Amino acid sequence: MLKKFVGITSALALTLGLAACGGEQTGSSSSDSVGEQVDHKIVGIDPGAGIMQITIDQVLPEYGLDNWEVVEGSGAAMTAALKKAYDKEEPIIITGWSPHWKFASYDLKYLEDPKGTYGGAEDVNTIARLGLKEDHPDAYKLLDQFNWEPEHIEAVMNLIQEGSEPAEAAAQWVSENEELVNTWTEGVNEVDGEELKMLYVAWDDVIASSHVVENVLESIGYEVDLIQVDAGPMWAGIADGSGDAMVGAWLPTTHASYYSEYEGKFEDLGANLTGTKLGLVVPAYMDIDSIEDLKE
Ligand code: PBE
Repeated sequence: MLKKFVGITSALALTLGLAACGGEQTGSSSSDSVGEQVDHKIVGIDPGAGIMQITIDQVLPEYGLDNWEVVEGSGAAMTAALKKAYDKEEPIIITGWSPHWKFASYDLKYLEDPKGTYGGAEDVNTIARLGLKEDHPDAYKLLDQFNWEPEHIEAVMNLIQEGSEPAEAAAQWVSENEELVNTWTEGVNEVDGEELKMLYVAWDDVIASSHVVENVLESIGYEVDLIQVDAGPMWAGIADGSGDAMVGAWLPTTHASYYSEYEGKFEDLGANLTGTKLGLVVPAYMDIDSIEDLKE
């Protein structure tokens, strides 16, 4: 009899306890873990992006984040979600990278990556199809000489973010940076309407760099067709020769799988930018500092 009474009491206590917990879980409260606050979701971008592959295949397993999900979308959907959360001071975790205008627009921080899974600073390389040098030597030379600093690409990205069309922003930046642009066109001869196909992915940094290079190639007489594709088709298109060049190859880590898949079928013209960064990014108002803090 006594035993039965105890049993009922603890069942009641358990029920009350669960009810209390359940009550707290409606809406995020500061006592929830970060995982609960964001529904164990990281806002990602397009599935072909290297940052998606690294986050899903390496970061989640290496940090033991088994119950987490990286939501596929696009660069534009990610920045829209960031703006929405930021305006309401709500928690959000995104796959983020630099250079990118979001760091100028919002107060954000990278989560520390103590295991170094995202790799260190990388380069952004220019990649040409085999035979471009013979077929379009002046475009090849210009592409080979294209090189700038994070502050330059950021200036173009900020113009676009403030409302300029990418081509307009590129034209404005080129007109304001003649000295640097002259180092790209040094020794390059003008041509008469030769056609070129450049491939790019709609990542904000690559939108900016591709439009700037398009602008400069056109200034020496090329007719450039700038074609937006996904990451896989961008690499495949250069490798099979359907595209002439691209300026958005993040190496050695982010695009490592594409690089090794097509190695020997493209020409690597080397870095056009150095000092990039990849990682998980959150608003500075979030009370979290490291990817390790995501594990419960
Ligand atoms: N990014 C921007 C790309 C490369 C450029 C970091 C989003 C990626 O493949 O992840």
